[in-house]
Amino acid sequence: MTTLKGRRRFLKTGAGVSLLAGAVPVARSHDASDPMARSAYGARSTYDKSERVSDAGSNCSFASDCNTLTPLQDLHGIITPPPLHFNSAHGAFPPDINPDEFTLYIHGLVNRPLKFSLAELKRLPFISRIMHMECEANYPHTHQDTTVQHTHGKVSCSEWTGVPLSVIMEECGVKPDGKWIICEGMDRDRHSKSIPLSSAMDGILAYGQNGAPLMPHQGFPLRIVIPGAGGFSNVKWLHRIKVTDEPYLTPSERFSKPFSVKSVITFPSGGQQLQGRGYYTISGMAWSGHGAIKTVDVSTDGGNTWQQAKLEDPVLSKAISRFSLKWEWDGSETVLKSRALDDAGNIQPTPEEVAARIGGTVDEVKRNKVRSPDTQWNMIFPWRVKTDGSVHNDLWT
Ligand SMILES: Nc1nc2c(c(=O)[nH]1)N[C@H]1C(S)=C(S)[C@@H](COP(=O)(O)O)O[C@H]1N2
Ligand SMILES: [Mo]
Repeated sequence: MTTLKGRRRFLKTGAGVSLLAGAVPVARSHDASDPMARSAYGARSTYDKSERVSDAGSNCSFASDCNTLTPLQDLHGIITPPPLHFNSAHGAFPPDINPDEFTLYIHGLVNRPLKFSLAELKRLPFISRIMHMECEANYPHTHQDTTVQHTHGKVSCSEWTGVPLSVIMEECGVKPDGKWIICEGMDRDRHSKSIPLSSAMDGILAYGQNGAPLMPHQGFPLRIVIPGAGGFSNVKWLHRIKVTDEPYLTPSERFSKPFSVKSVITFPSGGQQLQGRGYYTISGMAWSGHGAIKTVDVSTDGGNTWQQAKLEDPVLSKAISRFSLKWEWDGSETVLKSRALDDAGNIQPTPEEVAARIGGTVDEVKRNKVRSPDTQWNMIFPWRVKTDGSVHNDLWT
């Protein structure tokens, strides 16, 4: 037990003194004219500057409605904060939908065509599932793709909450020849996607995103989310599901290839600056459209040797998993790479392996000019650390 004398002595030195020596200023005043003080909805620290940027491929500013990218370099854990969720809307602004006037229609090859208001949907059984979503165009496009936000920022991971599609399909009674669903959004181009019913059955008609209503850019008030499916299938502002016997060739239709296993190191990553040699914890994300991540190997010497990274809980099927590896940087120039394996046995290939398998030059496969017919771009990705501690996209060097 500390004596009073002992405590006095402690207070005179070290941490005790600074605790007594006046309070740290509060983040903001309680002045009612201060927007943060009045905000009933939380605001972030003024020092937190993380934001989406427009994708290099789309020639527009964020003010007009272009595709935007998630700042993966700023994220912790596996969940994407809704305001930082990448978005893809093919040039259209989110429609302004009043949830009280919203109706979802289910029709086509069903015994009972149905319609639901949002309030009616919320009376039905619901599930929540943490899953990743990845755009088919999530790969580095040019040399200007310097950061991990540019090279891999069309992926996210959220807890989506809503009604299982299977509940709705059971409710309407699918006829024996009903094999596909056509999902249609309320945006300018009526984005539509044909999805085989068999692969849509673990889909969710989601109204919740990480505990809150969907963000307008993510499809408020309703979208379909299908675990492991290509981003294109997750139709936003969903207002119509038609059950059919075959797919429709709508103007926006695109048939996508299965998503394979993928990973990327987010720290250290392009554009970041290491503060000299010494200890660092390498951190990154891995995900697969086919199942759960089994292992991630990391190389700190350009791929000559590999070490197994630590997978942080939770490791979920068809969701982002976080990995880490302890690293002592000796200050010399090197290249960092990660290579993920999923529980279906898929492993990330090198560009050389892809070129050997599908043809084309190594440069053409890196640029996705020659594409794999059976998977998405998912190659092992390199970051070069220079002696000054700067980090660079090393795909094309
Ligand atoms: N209605 C509608 N849904 C859509 C799209 C769209 O343009 N309109 N884009 C699709 C594509 S290509 C992707 S990658 C995902 C992206 O979802 P997000 O914008 O919430 O990130 O939504 C899909 N759903
Ligand atoms: Mo996309």
